Amino acid sequence: QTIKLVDLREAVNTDNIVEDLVNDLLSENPDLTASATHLFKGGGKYFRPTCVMLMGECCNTGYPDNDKQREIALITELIHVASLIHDDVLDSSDTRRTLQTVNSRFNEKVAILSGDYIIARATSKLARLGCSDTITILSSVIRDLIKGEIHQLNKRSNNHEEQLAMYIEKSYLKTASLIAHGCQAVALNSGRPHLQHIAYQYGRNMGIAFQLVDDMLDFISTSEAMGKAAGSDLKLGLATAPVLYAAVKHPAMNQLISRGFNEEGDIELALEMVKDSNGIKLTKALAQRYCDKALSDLKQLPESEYRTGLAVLCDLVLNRNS
Ligand code: 2DE
Ligand code: MG
Ligand code: MG
Ligand code: MG
Ligand code: MG
Repeated sequence: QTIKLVDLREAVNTDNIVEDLVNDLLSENPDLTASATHLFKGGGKYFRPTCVMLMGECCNTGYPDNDKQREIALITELIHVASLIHDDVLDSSDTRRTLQTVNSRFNEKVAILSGDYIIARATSKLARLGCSDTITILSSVIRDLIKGEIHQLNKRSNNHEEQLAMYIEKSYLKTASLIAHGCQAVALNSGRPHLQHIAYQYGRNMGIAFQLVDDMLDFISTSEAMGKAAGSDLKLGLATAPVLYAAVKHPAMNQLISRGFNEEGDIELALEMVKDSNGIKLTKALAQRYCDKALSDLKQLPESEYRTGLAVLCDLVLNRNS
């Protein structure tokens, strides 16, 4: 019998997580409440809080339960949702979690302010934990998210190894940092705080795999399955792993990358080159290698059903279609 993400969510009791998150975002201003809670009405996977809770329970095996871990999982999801709302403004996206994006359902100004508001709520929740190391760890994530987006606006290279290294660094900043630091923070707040560095490594490796698969799905999955637009990265001028690998077989790809696929026919040409290469296969193989690293990190954590759950999570990340 195959384990699904919903089974893992159940194991760490995050079933009422949406209710808790919405409660954290209620405002005396009904318009602000409506826009800030909008994305929680859609079909989110809640992959991040599930991962963070599993890590917390795993490191806490044999110690009494503690409430801080659940708070950290909630903060992680709040930071994530704020970044999605802002990301959809930057990317001019219309669909998210099977719903209209906040910028599309309301407008861009409301979306920017709603993202800011969610970050403010996450910040006060973080302060209430009363642990300055935890505050330092989780606030570094917000800086990384911004660095990742700025990085994506600028950096270009023509050397394959350099391109790939820059792409992995960007993926760390925009995706893995949140998962890694969320894992680190719950480990720090467990009965075994010395496990925080291993917890961080697991989150980093799994998070990079997660983004590699996200970028692969942008080429091979459908908007219906993902609840957000497929085929959007080339339109945004982004050269993700499948494109970088395709450029090894088709050096002409490098010209398209440099001009951000912005000339007539560039996108169709790039899609052909990706198809006529091992771009997708090599991207999945790289994601597999990061998952393997994450699995070997787990060997240093206490054996428990939660550790098994963290291993299953690697498999779910790799073999998802949405
Ligand atoms: C997802 O990338 C975006 C991640 C980071 C966004 C960070 C921003 C800085 P994608 P999809 C906007 C501001 C941060 C705050 C407010 C905390 O690849 O495919 O565009 O899901 O994701 O659209
Ligand atoms: Mg986007
Ligand atoms: Mg984006
Ligand atoms: Mg994504
Ligand atoms: Mg994407």
